[in-house]
Amino acid sequence: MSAQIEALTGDITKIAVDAVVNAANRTLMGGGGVDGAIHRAGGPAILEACEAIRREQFPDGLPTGEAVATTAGNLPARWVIHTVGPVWHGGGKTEDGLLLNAYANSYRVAAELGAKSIAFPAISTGVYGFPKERAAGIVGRFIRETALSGPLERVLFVFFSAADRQVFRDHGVW
Ligand code: AR6
Repeated sequence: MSAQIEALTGDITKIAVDAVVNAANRTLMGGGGVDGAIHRAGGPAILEACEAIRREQFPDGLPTGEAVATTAGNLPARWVIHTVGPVWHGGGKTEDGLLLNAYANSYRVAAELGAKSIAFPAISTGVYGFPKERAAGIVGRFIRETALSGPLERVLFVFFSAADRQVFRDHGVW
């Protein structure tokens, strides 16, 4: 069975899926962009869970490309999967592989929890400065190599603007 892959425009905190992916930073203590929106809309339970993960699992912070799950608090989702995308440094420093890891590890964590649906933001393409066209190529690889074959049944990509969605449509696979 082939998974359903969708691209939407909107606010990722409003999407009702099992797992919502957060474009976090290594501290897991919140920030701007998607991260700020998720903590604002989800409420303090998410930060409390992140603090516990820092204490118990990642005292030095979550490494780039890794992913961990918490409650989704008040969001219309069951879990938030926090991942850390790479900061763009010009493309010569393994940024592509780290971005692919951020998608693939988030997907793996969601699959281990038994999630059937997941929503991704365009990781690293905001504050972290990863070029959107290049990120779209990585998302295309992730779709072909991982997302299409399951076990998750629905994989959503949520863009803040129609223009962003078009960039990913032009360079992705759907
Ligand atoms: N829903 C969907 N997409 C959004 C939303 C939203 N509510 N808000 C922003 N975007 P960013 P990064 C888009 O900066 O580049 C934070 O401070 C946005 O237009 O959220 O991985 C963290 O704490 C862009 O295309 O994430 C880190 O320090 C994309 O989501 C740092 O930013 C990602 O932008 C991570 O930077």
